[in-house]
Amino acid sequence: MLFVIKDIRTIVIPSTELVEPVLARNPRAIARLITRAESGDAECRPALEALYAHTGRAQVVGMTGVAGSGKSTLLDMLTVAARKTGRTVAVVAVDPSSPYSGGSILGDRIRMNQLSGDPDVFIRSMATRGALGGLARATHDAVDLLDAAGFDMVFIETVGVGQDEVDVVRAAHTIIVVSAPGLGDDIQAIKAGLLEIADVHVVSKCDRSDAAKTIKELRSMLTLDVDLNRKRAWPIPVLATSSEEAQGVQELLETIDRHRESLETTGEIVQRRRSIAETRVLQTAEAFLRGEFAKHRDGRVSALVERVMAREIDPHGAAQELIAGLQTEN
Ligand SMILES: Nc1nc2c(ncn2[C@@H]2O[C@H](COP(=O)(O)OP(=O)(O)OP(=O)(O)O)[C@@H](O)[C@H]2O)c(=O)[nH]1
Ligand SMILES: [Mg+2]
Repeated sequence: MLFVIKDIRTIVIPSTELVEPVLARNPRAIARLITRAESGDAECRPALEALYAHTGRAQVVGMTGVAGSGKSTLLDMLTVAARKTGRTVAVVAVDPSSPYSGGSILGDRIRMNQLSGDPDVFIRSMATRGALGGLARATHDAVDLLDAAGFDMVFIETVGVGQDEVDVVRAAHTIIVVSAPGLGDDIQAIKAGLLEIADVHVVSKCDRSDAAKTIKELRSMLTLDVDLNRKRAWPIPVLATSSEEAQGVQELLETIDRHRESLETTGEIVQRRRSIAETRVLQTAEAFLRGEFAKHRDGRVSALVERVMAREIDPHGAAQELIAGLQTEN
């Protein structure tokens, strides 16, 4: 009987009632609302809307790089370093290789180190299943929520494999691209289109003897890229880190902070915030439209298709009619 009551309560708490506890940084409320946002449940939209008004304070840092480059290990150490400065830290890990969700893998790992039990650290892994464009939206929602909850720093970890992943990390104020020696192809970051998006390059695992080669190659690529050098007031650094004795981690944290300061002093932060907002509006609108088209595929869309086939209307006119129909409906 008790179970039933508990279950019902779990289901019926409206998302809007989670807003206050989220603002008070209640981890259970945060986890619950992220799960709802992740599933794309429309019921949580008013809650997310209310929380959005409280965002804009967190320092959002994206970390990307090829699989196995040492991102998670580095983020753990970076989190420890940031905690030592008194800051609260949240980590959102987008883990496409993981069949789990809800942070079980990370949760297990994190329990083994000094972050365990720290109420000022929140770690969450996002499932990558779901609709196209959904991953970026869900991750951005999670970042907003953690920002509203008052975490000083929010890290996003993502494997740089596709456009979706790049979109995710582009919502950060500072983007770190991690490369590692010994992964077969040292210029993988460049191939994956990650060279251009980095504010800071990190070569991890520099305890390995082949790390110097990776660092050298990366540095020469950056020097050669004239566009990249001309474009930025911020000279893109290449840092070396190692999980052995947390080498380079303090320097990385300081570099992240210096980058943030540089954005503030040059005023580029405003531009960045604007481009983040723009990308999110357009991405959300696109995802919404795609969802609507799928919803009406058998009805309205197929009726229009028949009319196009019969030459009663051209495809352009049909598309406009379809969109106009959605506008009157919403
Ligand atoms: N030698 C050495 N190995 C490291 C270092 N950092 C991480 N590793 C190892 O590299 C492997 C991958 O580390 P992760 O931190 O899980 O890498 P990741 O980039 O988060 O991996 P994915 O999330 O799967 O893309 C693990 O076996 C780590 O133990 C380092 O500084 N030196
Ligand atoms: Mg990882």
